Amino acid sequence: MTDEMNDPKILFINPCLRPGGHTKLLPVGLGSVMTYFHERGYNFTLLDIDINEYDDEYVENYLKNNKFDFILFGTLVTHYKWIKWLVNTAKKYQPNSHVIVGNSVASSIPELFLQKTKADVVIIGEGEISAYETVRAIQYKKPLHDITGIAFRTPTGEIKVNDLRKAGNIEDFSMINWDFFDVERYLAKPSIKADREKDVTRAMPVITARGCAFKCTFCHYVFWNDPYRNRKPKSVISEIKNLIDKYHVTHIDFWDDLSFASAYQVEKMCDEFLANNLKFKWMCSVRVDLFSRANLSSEDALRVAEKMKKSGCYDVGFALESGNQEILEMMNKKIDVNAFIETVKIFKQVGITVNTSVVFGYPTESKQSIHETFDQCLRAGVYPSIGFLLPLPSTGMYDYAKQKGFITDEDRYLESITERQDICLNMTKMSNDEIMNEIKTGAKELNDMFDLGLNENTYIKTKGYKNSKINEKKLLAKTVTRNENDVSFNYSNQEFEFES
Ligand code: B12
Ligand code: SF4
Repeated sequence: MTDEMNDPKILFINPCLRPGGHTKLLPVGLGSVMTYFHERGYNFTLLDIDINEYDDEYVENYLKNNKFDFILFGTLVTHYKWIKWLVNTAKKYQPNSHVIVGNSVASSIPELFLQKTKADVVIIGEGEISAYETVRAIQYKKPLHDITGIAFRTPTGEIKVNDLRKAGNIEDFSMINWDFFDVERYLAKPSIKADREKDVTRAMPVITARGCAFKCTFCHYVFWNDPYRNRKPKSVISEIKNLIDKYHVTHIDFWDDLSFASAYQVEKMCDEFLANNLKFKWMCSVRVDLFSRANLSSEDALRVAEKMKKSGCYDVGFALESGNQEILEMMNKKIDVNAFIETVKIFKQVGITVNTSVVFGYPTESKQSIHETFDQCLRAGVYPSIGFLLPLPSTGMYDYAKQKGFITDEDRYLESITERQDICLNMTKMSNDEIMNEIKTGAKELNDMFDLGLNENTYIKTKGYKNSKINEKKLLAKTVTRNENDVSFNYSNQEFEFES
């Protein structure tokens, strides 16, 4: 620690999940944590690897040449391997710095993460208050034992996992101050969806809710242990107004796990959007049972959907996941296939695009169940985003994979995972080829029926993401083995030197 106890040197790092990606998305979680620190008087530096596409050599030199008291970062657990490298590189050049890691890469595996890296503290769950209290405690040489929502290494090397932190009041977190980021460069690389064009779309994210009211067995988000919380329409609107005034945004992405749990909630929000006469387009995540859970008649459901359309909604994401009832039950998805068909129909009627995903590869998956899933997509008239079960820590399917002996070495498994577009772990009775062939048959049928112009290489897509750096030396792309349907890249096949 430097002598200036009142003004410690703090570095925040924004990692890059998809090197070479066409799309760049502002990091909401990191932005929120930085805003929290800023409002409490802390100065800091941001190393934005994502937008700058810094390579590992640059990052290593940066950590060698710039000294900090605190280094904080977080990302998704699929980036585990690279984050291990980052922690150990930071510690190699700055052994006295305090490395604090949040988001699911550490939060969903706190003990393993501290065992396998030299990180000092893991922030579990909601990050703002826990990270702030941790920095304050270390800065003023106070013990960490009383800080909820963290795991840490004691001076004697023991790993301690404290009690979970009670979820904060969602309205108490300020709207994100994006001034720390090079917003214009992010705006220039939006994800392209229906109703968006690269040159005219200025899209920014807004969070309307934290967590989800459900617990599917393939899913884990950092607010898993917290209740589902949603913001009041007024505060969402004031954030959107600010983004329109300051950044001239045209589109808002509600990047929630579950933006609206019920038709009432969405209607209230739409009423406020319309009353405020704000001009912007928006997309959100709901569930298949948005209308049926509220027991709305078809007419009322249509009325709500029309209001959504009128207030700017152009795209809604909700997932069928499987057309097979047994698999849906193992997923704990709690949805009805008929409700899916009905919801698609209603949104289509009002001209809102429907985005849906399916997950293949639950243990009982068979040719028959794959057909059933494609049949439902055909009935609904939607081409889904196709993915495979990717057991992630702190999910029911991860525990299943461990229990059944599919995952024996968690560290090695986590170093090997890529994305749901790849078969990372096959727990079915079919071979990878059999699964792929069945999927290609089903996808081809949908493609032909809907006349989409897809081909074998594009049936399974990582949306809008192509690795433009695929031949660059630093990424060692030649060593990457991926299924033929995916051109995506992450660091799982990259060789890093880990210090023991
Ligand atoms: C945007 C997004 C992405 C973006 C990420 C862009 C970006 N720059 O952040 C993209 C499109 C790249 C992406 C990809 C994937 N995603 Co995604 N994504 C999201 C989404 C919709 C929003 C994230 C967000 O803004 N959350 C809101 C903020 C407030 O929450 P948060 O990020 O968790 O942040 C809090 C804490 O984690 C913590 N925290 C976060 N960062 C930091 C940093 C520090 C220093 C500290 C101390 C704390 C901290 O504090 C924050 C505030 O409390 C979430 C759903 C969701 N609502 O979370 C899914 C979600 C995060 N994604 C998920 C998944 C599964 C994926 C994929 C694996 C899917 C796939 N294709 O296989 C890929 C991974 C790609 C890869 N190469 O590895 C899962 C999480 C999986 C997991 N357990 O890690 C989620 C939760 C969706 C879900 N319910 O399944 N995703
Ligand atoms: S998959 Fe969707 S509905 Fe299921 S727990 Fe995750 S966010 Fe909630």
